[in-house]
Amino acid sequence: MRIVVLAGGIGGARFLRGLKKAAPDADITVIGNTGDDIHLFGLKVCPDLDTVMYTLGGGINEEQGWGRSDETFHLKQELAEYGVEPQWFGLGDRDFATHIVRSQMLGAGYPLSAVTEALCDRWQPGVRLIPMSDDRIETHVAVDIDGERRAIHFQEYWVRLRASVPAHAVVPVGAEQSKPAPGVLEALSEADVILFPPSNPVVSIGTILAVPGIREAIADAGVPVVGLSPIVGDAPVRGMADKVLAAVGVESSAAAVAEHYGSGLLDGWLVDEVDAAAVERVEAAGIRCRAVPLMMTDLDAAARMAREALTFAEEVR
Ligand code: GDP
Ligand code: FO1
Ligand code: CA
Repeated sequence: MRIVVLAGGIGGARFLRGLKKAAPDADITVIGNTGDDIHLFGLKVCPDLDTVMYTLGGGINEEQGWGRSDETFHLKQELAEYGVEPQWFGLGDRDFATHIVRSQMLGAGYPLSAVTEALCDRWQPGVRLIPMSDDRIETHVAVDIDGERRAIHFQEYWVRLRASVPAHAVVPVGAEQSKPAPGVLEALSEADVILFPPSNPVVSIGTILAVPGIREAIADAGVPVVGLSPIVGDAPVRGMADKVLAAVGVESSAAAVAEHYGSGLLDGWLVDEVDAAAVERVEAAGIRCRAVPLMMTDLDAAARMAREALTFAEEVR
């Protein structure tokens, strides 16, 4: 079975770990979000691609959900001693190696998709990880600072400000001029099922859908598209997705996220059992809906969720 998954970082990666366990013989292609990418100290950092690669490759810092396990921060400390900015983004020594190899290959002319493939040769994630685009796309967030409206990089909003100020707009800068990376449209056209894991609907899935051609390819794929809600009980299970949902005028509820994706995209939507009341509203929006346990408390729970999604895909096919 060929499964294509659109993924951001932590939520997507943990779901993918469950999907691999639920469907060990499936051919899984992951279309990864690159809108979180940031250029620091002359290096290109790809947080969501790295979280998927490290999580599935066994190198992730498990409790953080990002960065490497067994990390040290000597480089970060030395850079701080030199007074170079920013100091609010925690890059570890092991993690720096990934960004150095990536930046060296990009500098030699390799596209991001080829670089990602090379990095995955080491990590063996057990899925094919393709960036949504080889073109530079960086999510920016419009906020008010000192009384004036400014667009700041997503990571500054998310990490330095901890999303503590209202986001007035979320803009994937560069998306309009971008094109899908090689293999993305082919994977979508050959898929037997397409899954939206419980990733951030705005800055993860939404950014991937902003790459011209990807939304259309999914809508036209003619195979089941099933999503799982990252919002449980009207709140994100972790992180601050509610802040960016508000920026795009979407209420923080499982039903509102399904409506936001729309019946043109989604055939099925899984909500947690605490949101069972949402089923009727989602079905009224033309999207089949089922309430199942959606908390990825451990690998088996994630695997059960993935199995539910695959079963539901066959029901809605
Ligand atoms: P990020 O890029 O690191 O923010 O990761 P993603 O965008 O892939 O996923 C973030 C989303 O995962 C958050 O909005 C969380 O609500 C969601 N999430 C994390 N853990 C769980 C879980 O156990 N169950 C569900 N349903 N969603 C989760
Ligand atoms: N998230 C944080 O909250 N604080 C950090 O210092 C931080 C550093 C970091 C370094 C490398 C990397 O790949 C991810 C990192 N993240 C950090 C997570 C990053 O902000 C993700 O983009 C968000 O979790 C949302 O996707
Ligand atoms: Ca992300």
